[in-house]
Amino acid sequence: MKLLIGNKCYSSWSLRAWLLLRATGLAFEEKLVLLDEPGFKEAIFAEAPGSGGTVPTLIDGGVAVWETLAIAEYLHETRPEAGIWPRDVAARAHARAISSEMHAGFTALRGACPMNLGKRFAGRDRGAGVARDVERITGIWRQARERFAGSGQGPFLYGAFSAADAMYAPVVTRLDSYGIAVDAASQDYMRAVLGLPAYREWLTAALAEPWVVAQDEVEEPALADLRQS
Ligand SMILES: N[C@@H](CCC(=O)N[C@@H](CS)C(=O)NCC(=O)O)C(=O)O
Repeated sequence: MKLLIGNKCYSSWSLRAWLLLRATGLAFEEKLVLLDEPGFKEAIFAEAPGSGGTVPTLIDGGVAVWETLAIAEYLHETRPEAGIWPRDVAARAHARAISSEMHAGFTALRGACPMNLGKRFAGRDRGAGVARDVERITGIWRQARERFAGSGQGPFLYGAFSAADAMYAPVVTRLDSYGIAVDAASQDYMRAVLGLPAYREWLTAALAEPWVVAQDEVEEPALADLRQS
C-alpha cells in the first residue's frame, strides 16, 4: 500500500490515516505531497485519477481511497486481522459514531486551533465555541473509556488502539499545543496518544521538516518553537 500524505507538521487528516496504518502494524510506503505548493493536486491525480485530490489518499494496487473514514473502512474490510475498529459490535458502533462526529464537527476548535506540531501556544480563553467543543470531546472520551475500555485492556478509547483514536489524535495534539485545560481522565488519555511510538515517529519527522506553510505566518506568537533550526 502507498499512502499520500501532506506535511507532517500541519496535515491533521494525513496524521489520522498514517497513524492508523502504523499503529496497527500494516505495511505501507508513504509519499509526501507538499501542501500549499503548485502541483499539489496534479501529484495526487497522477497517482489517483478521479479522486478528491486531497491527502490522505491510500493506493492499494488498482484501488485508490480518499477520505479518511473511507480509508479506515477499506482497511477494516481488506485487513480484518489488523483491529481497525473495536471487535465488540456495540463498541464498534460507538467508535464509528464518534469518529463520524469528529469528521463532521468540532469546527470551532479546528478553526481556532489549527494543527501545528512545531509550536506550543500560551493557554488562554479561546471562546465559547471552542469551550463547547472541548466539553463534548472530553465527554465522548470519558463515555468511551467508561463504557467500553474495561480495566486493564489498554489506555485508548476502547482499550486497544483503534481508528477512533486515530481520528482523535489531532484533537489531542491541538489540546496539548494550545494549552487547553481538560479533566484528569482526558489528560491520561492524551498522554497515551502522545506517548504512542507511532505518534512519536510522526512527530520526530514533523519537527525535522523545513517547510513553513502560510498559515504559520499569520499565527499568533508561540510560546515555543519546537522545530529544529
Ligand atoms: N475530508 C477529507 C479531508 C482531507 C483534507 O482536507 N486534507 C487536506 C490536508 S490536511 C488537503 O488535502 N488540503 C488540500 C486541498 O484541499 O486542496 C478526509 O477525511 O480525508
